[in-house]
Amino acid sequence: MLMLLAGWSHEPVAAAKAAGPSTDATRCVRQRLFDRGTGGRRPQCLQVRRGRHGRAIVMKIVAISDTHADHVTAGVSRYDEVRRVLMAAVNRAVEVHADLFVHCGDLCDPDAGPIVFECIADAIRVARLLERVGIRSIWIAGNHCIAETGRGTTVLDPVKALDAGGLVRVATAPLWIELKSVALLCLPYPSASNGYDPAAFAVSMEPLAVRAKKDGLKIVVSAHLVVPGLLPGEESGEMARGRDVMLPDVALLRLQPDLVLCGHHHRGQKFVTKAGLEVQIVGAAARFTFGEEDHTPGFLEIDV
Ligand SMILES: [Mn+2]
Repeated sequence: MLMLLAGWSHEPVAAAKAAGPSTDATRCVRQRLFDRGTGGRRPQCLQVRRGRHGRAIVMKIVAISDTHADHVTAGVSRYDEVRRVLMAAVNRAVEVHADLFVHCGDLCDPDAGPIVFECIADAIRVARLLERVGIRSIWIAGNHCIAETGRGTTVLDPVKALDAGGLVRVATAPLWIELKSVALLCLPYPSASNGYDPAAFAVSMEPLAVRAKKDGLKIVVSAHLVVPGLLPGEESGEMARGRDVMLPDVALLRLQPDLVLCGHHHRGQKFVTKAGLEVQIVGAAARFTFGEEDHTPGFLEIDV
């Protein structure tokens, strides 16, 4: 059985205070982006369940994506609000003894100024905190994480310093990781100057996937790519960055994954591609533009 739970952690009053002096523009942003849907008061929980009853749960995952803590909406920094959502996800992971914490990409832009240091410091704090309590964390590079230096530089490189045989793994390049009961395929966004071909990589993993399945492992894919056929949102509009690199749904189907998690698209949703691959879009941690005002942001808790 697979259970998803999206947690909200909006604290509109504190967020409004943190946003600084009030102007008409900021008041408007607060009302539309912080208050709508929650009435501005209660945190909300959304539960989604899906079938395969009777199957043993082998891993509990807490996933967050597209945190974009450097983002500024109509002059209002979203840092404090996003940080609270990130910490709510971390607290949830600790509370439920999660086996895995996934950040599915787009931590921040590399060229957003000094706020970048704060975003990276938060990621390092989260990775270390989780490691101390025995929770593995995986950090996937998104299209916003890339600095096109030709050397594959990303904002996750400082976090990568923690990736030294312990519980922290950083996927700035594609990875296949085998754990006790689950095999993880990480497909980050490939930089234009130092990238890889996600479809070719997925195909090359087929022998490993066949053996993993034979050994009784579940296969979990975690990607930051464009899902074929999905209606584009602000990730391709106001917040577009880089180029469109597609999730190789046909190649992934051949691996028979038990769960496909994907960042990039800001509207959290479940989507089945034309080829028949079911993808769980994690969704952004907050509503970042006015085009996203009807989104339900948060993070996911998934039993696989
Ligand atoms: Mn994004």
